[in-house]
Amino acid sequence: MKPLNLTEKILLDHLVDGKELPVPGTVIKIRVDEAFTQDATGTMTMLQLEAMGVKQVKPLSVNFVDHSMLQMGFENPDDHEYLKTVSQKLGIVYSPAGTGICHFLNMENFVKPGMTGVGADSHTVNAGGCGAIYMGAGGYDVALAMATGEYSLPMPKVVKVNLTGALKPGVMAMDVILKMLEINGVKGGKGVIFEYAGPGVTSLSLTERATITNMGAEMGATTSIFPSDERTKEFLESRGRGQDYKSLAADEGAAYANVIDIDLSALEPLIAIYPSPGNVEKVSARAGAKIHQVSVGSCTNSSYENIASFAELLKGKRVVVDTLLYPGSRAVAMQLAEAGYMTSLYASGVRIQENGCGACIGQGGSPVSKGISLRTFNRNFPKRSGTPDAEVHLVSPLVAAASALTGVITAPQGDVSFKQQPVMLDTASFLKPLPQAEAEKVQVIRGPNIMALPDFAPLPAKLEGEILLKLGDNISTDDIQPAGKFLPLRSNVKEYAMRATFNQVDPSFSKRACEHRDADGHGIIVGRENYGQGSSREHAALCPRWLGVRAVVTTQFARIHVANLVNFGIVPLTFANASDYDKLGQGDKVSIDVSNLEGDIFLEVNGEKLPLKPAFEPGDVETLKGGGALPLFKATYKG
Ligand code: MIC
Ligand code: SF4
Repeated sequence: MKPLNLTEKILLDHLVDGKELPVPGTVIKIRVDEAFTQDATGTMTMLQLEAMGVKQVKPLSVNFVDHSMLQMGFENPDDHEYLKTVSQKLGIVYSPAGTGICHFLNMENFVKPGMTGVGADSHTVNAGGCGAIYMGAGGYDVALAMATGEYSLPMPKVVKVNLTGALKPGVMAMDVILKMLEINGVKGGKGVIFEYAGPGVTSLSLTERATITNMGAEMGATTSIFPSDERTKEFLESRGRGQDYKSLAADEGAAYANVIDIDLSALEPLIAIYPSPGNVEKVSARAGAKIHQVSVGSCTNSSYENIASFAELLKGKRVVVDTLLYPGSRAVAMQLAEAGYMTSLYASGVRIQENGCGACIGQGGSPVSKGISLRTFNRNFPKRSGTPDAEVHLVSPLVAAASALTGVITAPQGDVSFKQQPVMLDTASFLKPLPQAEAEKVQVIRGPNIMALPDFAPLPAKLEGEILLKLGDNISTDDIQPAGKFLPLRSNVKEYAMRATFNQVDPSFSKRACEHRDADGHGIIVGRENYGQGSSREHAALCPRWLGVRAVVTTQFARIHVANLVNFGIVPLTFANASDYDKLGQGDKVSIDVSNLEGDIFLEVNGEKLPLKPAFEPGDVETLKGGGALPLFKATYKG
């Protein structure tokens, strides 16, 4: 038999139809062993699951609460109450606020080597550190996975990352993934699964591996995966889950589309400079630059190892800038307390925050105006921190610690060893699914901010309207539909659209789009490379759709966003000739004949016909014609 790489093994094991994997780019359907959401994407996912008429979910399903936790009014607690009760009704595990960050908790408690999963969050790929294939997706696709136990994706290319050597003192897993970003850029992972292998793998612990797979999202990768070995076993045993271990690796001589070599011992501390995780430089090149804040945590760097290393460097000293810390989970916080690190962190002046996303998604912890914040997070997109003119650079926890002590960007010196991780479990925090008879009696509680899903009309034969916005490269979903202070509006599409859609790019957008829509215009957005990079939030499609956007034309889309556009009936198209982008201007009156989405499509402007290509799959045509995925599902679902 032909030797297989690890990705092929797991995908073949989960294929719904057939026994062979097709060429990259062809859509495959796989069985998923787990589907999950977090609160910011979860309410919309649950509303869709309810609208589908589903009574009980099929695979292991979890709703985590970790993003929108500041209870500054009724909206967030009401969302949590809805998620709790709907979870109980539909057979979903519920993880309440304070338990920790979804991806971290997922690794600690649910992921097993060889599993497949899909989560309504782009960093779902974190689970690849445990030898599993997990992907981020929009809420509708996660609802569908919960309903059917299946998920469709274009077959990715598999690229091997051959690791040799071991990290030097002062260099961390964060520097490995920053190196990958330096090599591949923010769109170099599109359509790719990065499979880590080689003799350097065993030198990395499971949480170090997860730091690396987590930020594969920043390269636009479908996902990333490590083999499952003794280090995996060590981690699962430390979580009381030794029985979940199985050894998994690629076969000798397995084929890959490409190989990237990284010598871990040659790496230095790196930094991703504002405003993109792809602007990677050596920390030494920026040493001495003043900073105003340090923030440690996020799903990328909030393990015991990360925070204990940070705490060791600070021990007996005081931070000189505002320094915030978000443990990845309650279990991690308990481990830090048990090992004595909580006391030393407080004594060093660190502000210890709740276990959750926090400052990473602009829920508190905003830096001072014009401030420079060093963060161990994965994204530094403009305005995401909540302070419009602040700049965020991304670094490892050790660089964060060394810099918090000096107030300037500082490379860590010397070796750091930390106390062994105490065994601390927190499984009691989860609310387990009820037996079906009891589940049926649960009353789902909906607060006044939880609005019904909007209905959308089918696609007309011709789109006629205005280019409402013309944008450049790398427009992120944070640009399209900001989170931060707007998170409490995630269950209220109208308010979220009116107050937030593109407001950081053009504050007049929502009003203009509404007027255009109400005058029967079809809104068109024009962008360039890597449009929709970043998060999985389907609101970045849903809210523009509510505002009357019917097509987005770019030179290239990010993977998850394009699926979300289709799900909400917005036609994603690319220019056949990239230079045609220059022929279009904001405010231009245009038309696109979409009566035959399988045929030639042209955009007509000023008497000229510009050829376009579909960015959707052939299988998406019916969904687009019907005005979105939900109406089609309701018409065909048999239960
Ligand atoms: C993010 O890091 O941008 C988020 C917030 O976790 C998003 C999900 C969301 O917008 O709710 C993601 O990464 O998908
Ligand atoms: Fe939460 Fe930040 Fe991770 Fe998104 S990237 S899941 S906001 S910690």
